[in-house]
Amino acid sequence: MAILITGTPGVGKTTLSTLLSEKTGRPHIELAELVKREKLYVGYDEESQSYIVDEERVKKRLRDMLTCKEIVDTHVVSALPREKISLAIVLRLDPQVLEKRLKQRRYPPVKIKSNVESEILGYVTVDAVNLFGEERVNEIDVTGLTPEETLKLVLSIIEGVERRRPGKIDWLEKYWSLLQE
Ligand code: DAT
Repeated sequence: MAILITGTPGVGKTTLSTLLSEKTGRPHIELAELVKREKLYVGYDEESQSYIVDEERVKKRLRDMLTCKEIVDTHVVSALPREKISLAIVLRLDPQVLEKRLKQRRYPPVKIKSNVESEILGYVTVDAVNLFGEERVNEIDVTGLTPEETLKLVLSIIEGVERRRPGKIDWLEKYWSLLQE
């Protein structure tokens, strides 16, 4: 079954998934690209400058498309068919590091704010655990890791050598004040 690499936009999903695909030969599906290419959206939100994903159509498309060992790379967990994913790995990144990266990407301020808040509160982890259940989800803090170091850790999780239970990474105490700005 497929593996999900997820996390807030900017945490390093696509960088990792590309390396993981090269290393393992598993096909890499960058969901945002598929959505754009096949117009699997219901509209475009000008304020956040992003497509609004048509979750039902994406789910259907992935049901047909995922046949074996793909790596699915997305933060839109709710658009995934749960029965096709055997393992989900959530990448977490220090919210201040994330904010810098999103500024470098020239994301609109409103999008930076909502993504930083989402990372502080761990929304993607909650979504993943709700959809797949705790046993299928691993969560890792990639702050300060190089892409190669992250790859090594992820490979050991896939091989079953490492297990990183979700729910242990908490940015809230340190960054509570950022939510109040
Ligand atoms: P995502 O797919 O989660 O949106 P990305 O892979 O596109 O993230 O990476 C976002 C930016 O961060 C991009 O400029 C590359 C950089 N990056 C990715 N992994 C990194 C790492 N381990 N260390 C430093 N920078 C990293």
